[in-house]
Amino acid sequence: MTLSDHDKELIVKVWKKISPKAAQIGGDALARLVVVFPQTKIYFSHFADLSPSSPQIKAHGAKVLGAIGEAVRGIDNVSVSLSKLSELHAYNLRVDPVNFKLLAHTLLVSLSATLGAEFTPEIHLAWDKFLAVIAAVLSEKYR
Ligand code: HEG
Repeated sequence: MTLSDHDKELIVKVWKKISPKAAQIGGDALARLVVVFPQTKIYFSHFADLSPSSPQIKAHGAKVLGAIGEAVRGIDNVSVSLSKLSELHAYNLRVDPVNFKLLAHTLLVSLSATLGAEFTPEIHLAWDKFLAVIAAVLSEKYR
């Protein structure tokens, strides 16, 4: 998956717009993940509460968006930007890579809910590609 210069421009532009709300968007995406795809709850079974209002879910979603911000800042080499996180997910957390697609889906829904009509098909495409790049990077050390 290769991001065009135009994709990168759209990703950076949207990130600038949403970054003040990043924690909230991440919390929403993670809440949706565990509700819509309950099989993902297994990774967060050490959280006391997995409901959409759970402080742990919100805090974890905020962390995920923090990492996405890192990826935006290092958009020309996402593999380097997320290298440590890739090791963590592969060697320590061992998250089945199918789950990255599920989270990408809920993140797109949360972005859409935040941006409304500004979430154009073109921006949707750029972010879908970007999240696929992030998923590939986070899974690249599995085997
Ligand atoms: Mg992962 C920890 C980012 C997908 C399950 N994830 C983390 C952390 C970050 C992060 C920044 C904290 C790392 C640290 O504490 O040093 N995660 C991240 C991104 C994405 C992703 C950017 C994909 C876009 N994670 C993901 C998915 C699952 C998952 C799909 C499982 C369904 N992550 C997971 C778990 C932890 C992290 C279980 C540890 C949580 C904890 O114990 O606090």
